[in-house]
Amino acid sequence: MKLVFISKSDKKAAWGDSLQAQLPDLEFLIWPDEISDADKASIDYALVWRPPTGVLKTFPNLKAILSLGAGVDGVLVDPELPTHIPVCRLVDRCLTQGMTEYVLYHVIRQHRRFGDYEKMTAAGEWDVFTQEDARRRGVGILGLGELGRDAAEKLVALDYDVASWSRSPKDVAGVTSFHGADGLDGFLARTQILICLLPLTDETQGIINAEHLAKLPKGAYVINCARGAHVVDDDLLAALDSGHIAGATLDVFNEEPLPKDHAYWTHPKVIMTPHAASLTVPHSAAEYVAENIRLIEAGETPMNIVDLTTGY
Ligand code: NDP
Ligand code: OXD
Repeated sequence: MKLVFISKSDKKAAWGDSLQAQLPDLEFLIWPDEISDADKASIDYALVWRPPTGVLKTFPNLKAILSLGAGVDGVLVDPELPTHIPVCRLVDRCLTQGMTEYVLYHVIRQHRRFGDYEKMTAAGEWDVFTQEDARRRGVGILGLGELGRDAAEKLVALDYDVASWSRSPKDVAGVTSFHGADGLDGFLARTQILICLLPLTDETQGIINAEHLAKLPKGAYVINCARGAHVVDDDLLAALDSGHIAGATLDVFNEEPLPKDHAYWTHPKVIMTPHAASLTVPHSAAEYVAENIRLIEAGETPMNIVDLTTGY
């Protein structure tokens, strides 16, 4: 059984070792260096992160395309993507844990004004802010899938007033569910800290725009840890500059790495991380990838097949 690894990741060796520990019969080949044209027909699986356009179709006998990420926008963007085989996205304990840590850190940082305390300390000032009640802090999560749900449950455990917005209605203890286009305005109106954990699709692109930012209460805070293209940058910058939006934590950007001259770099109300909200950890994610390969080899349906019509 042969797998081709197509990614610029610097963790290639760790992936090879971790997968072969799970599947000793697996031949792990790195594209392009370890693949000749003659090899291509013998490859069974492609494990990929943002594969270059047209590369996947050159492997004629793939059984599945396995994503190294939870988000598959970088795979589905290929106009020549083979569509007769499953594309499976990544769902992984460490990926979920990392995202929940990121969300909790930034929600608490904003709720307790720790960023303002940092600025005060740097300015040599001493002052104490009012401590707000978490039960009165409306936290809203766009997208209540694998990642959004875990973050929501842990925010509920910390007593925040949590709501979610998804395509279909949800029933998660302590989380007020809004769904569909008709549910968005109500969700935004009660959200003081907005977290985006949506997949990037035609429907969700640009969802954090002037119209929707204006529907958040004045002083709301935005956390985008999904994809840069969920945000219309000029609209967010305008809302920050007008004071309607108090600040933003951004992990993902329309262009990555973020161009050096982008306004976000120096904006006093923006804090950033370099698409590092949660990273794929080979030792745990390999268990999931291996399990999906075992399922396919056994003739069963793999986990988390992407619906190519909805894009996630
Ligand atoms: P899931 O597919 O599990 O969940 C997606 C959620 O979004 C679902 O609740 C879905 O609703 C909802 N949704 C999708 N489209 C719409 C729509 N048009 N209207 C309303 N709701 C919608 O994804 P994950 O939770 O696993 O991952 C979410 C995203 O996080 C990834 O796609 C990726 O872009 C990003 N990510 C970012 C990382 C980082 O480091 N910055 C790391 C990992 C992921 P429903 O349940 O009703 O279908
Ligand atoms: C992902 C990511 O989608 O890391 O998994 O962005």
